[in-house]
Amino acid sequence: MRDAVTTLIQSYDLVGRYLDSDAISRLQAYYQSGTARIQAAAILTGNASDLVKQAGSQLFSELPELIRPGGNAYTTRRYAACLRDMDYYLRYATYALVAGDPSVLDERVLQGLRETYNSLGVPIAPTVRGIEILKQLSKEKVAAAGIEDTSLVDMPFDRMNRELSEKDV
Ligand SMILES: CCC1=C(C)/C(=C/C2=NC(=C\c3[nH]c(/C=C4\NC(=O)[C@H](C)[C@H]4CC)c(C)c3CCC(=O)O)/C(CCC(=O)O)=C2C)NC1=O
Repeated sequence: MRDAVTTLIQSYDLVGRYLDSDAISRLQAYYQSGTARIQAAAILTGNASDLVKQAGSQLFSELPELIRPGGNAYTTRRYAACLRDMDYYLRYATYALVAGDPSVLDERVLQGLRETYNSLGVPIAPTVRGIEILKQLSKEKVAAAGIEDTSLVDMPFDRMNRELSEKDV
């Protein structure tokens, strides 16, 4: 698990080079966005249970077949597992936001997830849609709290969705 600074240093150390102007501007961007990223993470943390609940109801109203007999989120146990997964996605998104780096997602969330989902019949496309809804609701919350540039919230959700959607290699 790394943050933006350790990732950068690691990649320069690997080739034995001093930090160049590109590295310096990436470092500056990381520190300049720091306050906003931490604020955003705090807002999402403070609203986590509402965000997960809302994202779940929106997902199930868009795709009601998920919670009908035969759907993967049918039965209270699986319904709860689905919302718990959404909560995992949101919690790890807050970690990645603070770190300014997606490696925590790769290591703790995404590794082996597609295989687990495939073996349990958890459908990927609706999961990706759920994460997208979670992202939109998160951005709205962050905007409502007065953070102007909500694009910084995108990174973790986009990362998870890109990795989940990837075709088998
Ligand atoms: C922190 C990292 C982490 C992740 C991400 C994680 C996911 C995860 N989700 C699971 C199950 C599940 N995940 C879902 C999720 C859904 N079904 C749907 O139809 C929806 C599209 C979707 C919700 C958006 C469901 C329903 C199950 C239970 C499947 C079953 O047991 O049949 C399982 C199987 C074991 C279990 O039930 O706990 C894992 C490991 N576990 C972890 O430790």
